[in-house]
Amino acid sequence: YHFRSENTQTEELKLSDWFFPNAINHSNITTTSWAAPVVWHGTYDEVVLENYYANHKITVGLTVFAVGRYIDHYLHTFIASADKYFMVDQKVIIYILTDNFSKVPWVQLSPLRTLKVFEIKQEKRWQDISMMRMKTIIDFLFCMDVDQIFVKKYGLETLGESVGQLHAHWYKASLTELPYERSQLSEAYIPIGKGDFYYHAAVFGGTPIQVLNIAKECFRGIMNDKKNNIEAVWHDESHLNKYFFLHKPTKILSPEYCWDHLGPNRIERTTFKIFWAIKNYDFLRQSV
Ligand code: 2GW
Ligand code: MN
Repeated sequence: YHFRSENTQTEELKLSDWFFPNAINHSNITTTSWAAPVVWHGTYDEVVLENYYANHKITVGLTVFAVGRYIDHYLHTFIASADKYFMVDQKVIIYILTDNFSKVPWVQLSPLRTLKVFEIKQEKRWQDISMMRMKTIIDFLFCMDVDQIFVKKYGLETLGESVGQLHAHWYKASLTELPYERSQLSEAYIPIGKGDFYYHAAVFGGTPIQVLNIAKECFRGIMNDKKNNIEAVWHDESHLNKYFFLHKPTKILSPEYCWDHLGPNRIERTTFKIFWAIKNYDFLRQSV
């Protein structure tokens, strides 16, 4: 009984099966110097990906923090828009990490979607615990800011071992201009002229083991800086940039995957998948 012979499906999905770096005609980078794809709208074949994953079932996790005023302000829209556009037709578990369980809104979710709420008190400990938990049930995991809104399919083309997000303000800037941490005293230090891209901490992801390593290493750097009374210029984002400088991401998402339509750059309205929600800094950040 050779059941195996019935399975003519290719076991591995090759990059060249779904990714077409030359499919778009503008000058933006589509492949890094270490041969990782930079995924832009128009470079991927959605049908090939969906067919492949129809035979290779996965579960994708999405973690998001909603603490204090951010709960009322952003959480409902974030969940409702993710329900509609994030990993359509795939199994998704959304992990809400919040300091106020009772304020988390009720959102009617589509089939295949589960929501888990974790109340956070002693940050350090449960972060580790919940991350380890995810490892056993999740194939891919994303960590996102809550102050953003999904407006288009955010699909299988985004999955990878470790995934970095190009920052919408900095993807056109030259290396020396990037706002990396420049103090040698900080763990996040990147020398002038070094680096690859400026990554946005509002979205990062990968396999749970990779995400755990990212979180652990960034946390180690942050705590070490704290011990020395240093805070990197862009906080956790500076540490994430240092991490991805030392450990190159295997996939990079174009700024369409985290777009600021009020920002300095312009792209086709039809291509972006997420945009930044409007923020009233004075109101949201008072008395935190
Ligand atoms: C409150 C005061 C100051 C900063 C953040 C907060 C706050 C953040 C809060 O009261 N409640 C809360 O749930 N958060 C969570 O942290 C929430 O998920 C939010 O999206 C995330 C990051 O804070 P946010 O969105 O205000 O920061 P941004 O949009 O300026 O983000 C970039 O820089 C940050 C570091 O300064 C992070 O690296 C972030 O990932 C980046 O996108
Ligand atoms: Mn944000």
